[in-house]
Amino acid sequence: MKKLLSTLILMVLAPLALAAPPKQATYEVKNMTCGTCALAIERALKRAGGVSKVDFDGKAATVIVQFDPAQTSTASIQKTITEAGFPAKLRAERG
Ligand SMILES: [Cu+2]
Repeated sequence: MKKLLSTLILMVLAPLALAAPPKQATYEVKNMTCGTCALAIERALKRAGGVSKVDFDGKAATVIVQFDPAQTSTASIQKTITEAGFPAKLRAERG
């Protein structure tokens, strides 16, 4: 009974321990000309998964992506943005 209880506790706590803190990556993105472009990028990233937040800086032509490193990677995010029609280059990584 005691063993069962500790197993249950482990089952509940393990995913919490595995969830890595979010990381942030900034990409230089080409072809981003209007709000619809930003929306297309955001949609593509959310569909690909592992991305919690997407911010845009139209002036600097950058996209700032917050993601779970356990679910996706900077390379994978770069590929998703590029394949959505906006060639992306990783500029900075944090977290
Ligand atoms: Cu556009």
